[in-house]
Amino acid sequence: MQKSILILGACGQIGTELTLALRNRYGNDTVIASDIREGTDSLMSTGPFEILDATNYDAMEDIVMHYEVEEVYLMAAMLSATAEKFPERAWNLNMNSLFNVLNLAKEKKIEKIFWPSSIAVFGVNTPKENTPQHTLMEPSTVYGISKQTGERWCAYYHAKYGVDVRSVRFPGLISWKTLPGGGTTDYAVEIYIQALEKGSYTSFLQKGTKLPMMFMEDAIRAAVELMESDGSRLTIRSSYNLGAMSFAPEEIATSIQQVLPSFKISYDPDFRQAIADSWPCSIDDSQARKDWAWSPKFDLKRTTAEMLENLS
Ligand code: AKB
Repeated sequence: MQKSILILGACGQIGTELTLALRNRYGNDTVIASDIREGTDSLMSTGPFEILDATNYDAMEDIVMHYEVEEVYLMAAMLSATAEKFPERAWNLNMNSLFNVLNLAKEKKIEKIFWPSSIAVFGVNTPKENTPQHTLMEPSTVYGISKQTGERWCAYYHAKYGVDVRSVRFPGLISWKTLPGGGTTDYAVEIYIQALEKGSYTSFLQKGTKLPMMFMEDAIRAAVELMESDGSRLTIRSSYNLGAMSFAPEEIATSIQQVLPSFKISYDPDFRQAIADSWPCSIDDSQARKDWAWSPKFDLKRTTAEMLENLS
């Protein structure tokens, strides 16, 4: 029998594409999507869907038992910008959902977990360029604190209870199928949409704000490859650094201008600037490359071509 996979937070930016990719790979009926609201037509029509609040342990356990779930991808989370507005709600969602899946694995009700961490675990005192896997981490956002705490709990559950939990620190993710919501790196998606709709974009991050980024196809492949890799080769059970490309708003604008020469960018930074300023500019992901052969495929030029083609 095919293994059964449950996606929590399946209707979000990563969850939607991840669900479709996993259904393609393992079969529609074996991938159960769940969220607190329904998702896109393609997600709803291609396989099972359950309304599920990832903070509700009993409801999650019922679904796990009913579908005989073996693997869980926990994608439900409140991102950096929104979490600054609702700190307690963010903490409750980000931590309780993680405890629920870790405890299901501890009780041997599921076998394997994927949980995304983020570059938000780093802080102002972290080395900015080529940020190492192991370094000073002093996150200054609620989201970053929840991700760093989550990483420690993942490592603890692995060491203490043998829980097979796997994680990567995602950079900003760029996608066109489902839009991001509430992140600091969301500008790198909005800019493409407004380039096509209005021919101009006002960036909420200042010129020169270089951040690590990744095209969604690479991000999904990273999650799947890490989950399919031989667990005995994994040396990191907190979360792997993961890199692809790094750029500032003016560089993405230049790459858009190669396709749409009249595109214009202006700058009006808001509270998200301070968040971005606390994050790294580029990431050293050599441990992920060594342990499970991670290698990104999309650079900025290819990302821009994909985004403009698909959004238009
Ligand atoms: C955010 O901007 O909050 C996220 C992230 C980098 O984790 N995209």
